[in-house]
Amino acid sequence: MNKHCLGCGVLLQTTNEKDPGYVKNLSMAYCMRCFRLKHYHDVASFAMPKDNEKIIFEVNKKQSYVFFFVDVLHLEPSIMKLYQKITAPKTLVISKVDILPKSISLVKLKTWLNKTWAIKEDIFFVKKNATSAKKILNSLKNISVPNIYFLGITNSGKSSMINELLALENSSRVAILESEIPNTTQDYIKVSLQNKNLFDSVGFSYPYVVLPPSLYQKFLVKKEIKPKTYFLKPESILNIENIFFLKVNNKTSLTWFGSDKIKIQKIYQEPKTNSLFLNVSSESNVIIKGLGFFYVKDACTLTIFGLKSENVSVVASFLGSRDNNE
Ligand SMILES: Nc1nc2c(ncn2[C@@H]2O[C@H](COP(=O)(O)OP(=O)(O)OP(=O)(O)O)[C@@H](O)[C@H]2O)c(=O)[nH]1
Ligand SMILES: [Mg+2]
Repeated sequence: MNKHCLGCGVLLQTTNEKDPGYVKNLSMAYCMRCFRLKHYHDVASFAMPKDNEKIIFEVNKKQSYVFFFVDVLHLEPSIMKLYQKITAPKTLVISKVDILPKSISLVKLKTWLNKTWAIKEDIFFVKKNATSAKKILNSLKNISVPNIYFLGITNSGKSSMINELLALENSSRVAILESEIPNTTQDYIKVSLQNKNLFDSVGFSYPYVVLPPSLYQKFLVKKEIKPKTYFLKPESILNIENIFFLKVNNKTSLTWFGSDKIKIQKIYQEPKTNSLFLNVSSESNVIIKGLGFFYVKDACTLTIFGLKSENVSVVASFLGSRDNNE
């Protein structure tokens, strides 16, 4: 019988140590990669992402319900387009709300979501805890279809939430692997809960900024963000850990919503690297995928050095008053 890794869902095999799913013997619960990730925090083996469209196609053709996870730092067009492609009944789950500064109103965020992305379905704001899990558990009672998929952007906390649900129900199942590296979950993982089949899934891939391993931990956001504002004169440049650089053409302020462990410095000489130009309206979020976002106060032309255009998205901010006529 085919056996799958309880940590990431991949098919287990004993023949090739270098291939996914390798175990010394098939009685093991976790594949070698999950074992090393869990016990030695070995993040060397970043797994390959899967095809987003294929996942959506598979789920749409089944009788299913979808909880679609997006973390608060990635509310941007390419992810929301994936959400819109899901034709199955669904709930939008905005995860990791614990990292948002407490001063940000979730009511305002919800109004912004409804308006910006025309969301008609329920929106849940969650964090990895029992209270959020209870909210999802309660909503399961009103779902009549048997198959419930946890889909969404990679690293958004899908597996963590299923583990919380299992804990609520005192399940004896081995925990699904959670980790800060992208694409931890490698295949569907079926879990039975309240007479329903819950499926953890491969996270949707997106063009996040690939960091050198030495900086990966530094950019991780694990607790409430302390926004940091930089007041800039025309032609000022911000250097973000020598990974990317932002230059503005007129006076404005940029506020960083992301890790507070990183070094952001003003510099005066343009870096000699690729650049892209963005015309940014006042009160926008410039999302640096995988890392965080800058809130831009006044309209400006932003030159970004060191990133590809696919790494960056600009949206009207949920922090400002623009488009938020509450
Ligand atoms: N701050 C915060 N971190 C969270 C929360 N939920 C999950 N995490 C962390 O986010 C990382 C990713 O969590 P996972 O549950 O593995 O995410 P996933 O969506 O299953 O990711 P993939 O399987 O890679 O698609 C882990 O380091 C978790 O500990 C949350 O509510 N708040
Ligand atoms: Mg997962």
